[in-house]
Amino acid sequence: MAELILHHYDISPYAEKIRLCFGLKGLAWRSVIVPMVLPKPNLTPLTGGFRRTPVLQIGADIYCDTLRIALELDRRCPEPSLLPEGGSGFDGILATWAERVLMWPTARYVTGMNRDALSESFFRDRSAMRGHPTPTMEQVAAGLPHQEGQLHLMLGWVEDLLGDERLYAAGRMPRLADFALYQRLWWLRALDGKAAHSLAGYPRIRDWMARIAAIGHGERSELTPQDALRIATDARIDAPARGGETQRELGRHHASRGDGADVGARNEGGQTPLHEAVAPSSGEPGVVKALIRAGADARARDAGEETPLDKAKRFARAPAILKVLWDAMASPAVRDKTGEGDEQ
Ligand SMILES: N[C@@H](CCC(=O)N[C@@H](CS)C(=O)NCC(=O)O)C(=O)O
Repeated sequence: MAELILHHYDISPYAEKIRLCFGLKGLAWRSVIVPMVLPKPNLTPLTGGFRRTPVLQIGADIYCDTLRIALELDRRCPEPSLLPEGGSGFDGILATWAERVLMWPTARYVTGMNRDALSESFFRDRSAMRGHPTPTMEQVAAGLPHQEGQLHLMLGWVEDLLGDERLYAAGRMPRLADFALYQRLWWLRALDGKAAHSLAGYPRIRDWMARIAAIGHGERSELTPQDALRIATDARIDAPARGGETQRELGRHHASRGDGADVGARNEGGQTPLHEAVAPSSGEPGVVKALIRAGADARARDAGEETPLDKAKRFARAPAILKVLWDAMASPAVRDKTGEGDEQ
């Protein structure tokens, strides 16, 4: 197998989830450091505009989204499994809660408490990525008591979950669900450590986090972004794995350079690469066009019933992107999810 190359940065919590997957499997991997904010000139040529962290590269195959990356690691290196002891339901449910609910108080509390350690360009970048106005530092500080309250409510639930003899989230073996949950709590200690005190008073969480940290990161060695690009250019493109029970259960998200990308893949929110491509974090009309040419379904609805067109409109994306989507819907009066006609 070609080398495993992780495009990441050290304080990325989602990258920590994947570094732990390497650790559990005892894998050697190459580390390419990417910037925390746009532009990412050495990464986006590989991903077709996807800017999130981390991204896994294996030769010329590029895997976006940690769920998709974890499933690919399990497929290529099955032992020990990230989904041991029967199925993936628990992992799907816990990861979705950790990364879509617990995500917000942890993200906002840590960045708010450590705002002096982060540049203004960080807040500007993340707000633009989500299509929000950039908050002032006063607004960030004013939100902290609310975030802290939410955080402790949720930390109490996690402490309860670990309340019996179990060593890990679902029993005696570490698994993907542990890493998804851990990455959010690991983040509480990040930056200047000004949010780390929030973990005090949760002894089971503390012991469980120590067990997870002891898994380690496998064998890491550094690689330059230029070398990673050269590896992709020189490599043959493998056909992506399709189907498979686990992948269907958990959803899939795959992008790869050129032919073979799985344009029908879904992440845990039911979003396809086309939903990603119209988000403020990406937003290249050329990429939207290429996905549609490759067969991406412009009518696909995510878990919130939103089509890529709904999403593009919500974020007031560039007219060029809206036009590509409208053309793809191939109907003079396109119905969006509210049932209104969109006359072109
Ligand atoms: N659903 C994605 C989320 C990844 C994510 O949001 N990562 C953060 C960093 S930890 C990010 O991309 N931030 C913006 C960036 O790095 O450009 C996944 O599971 O990979």
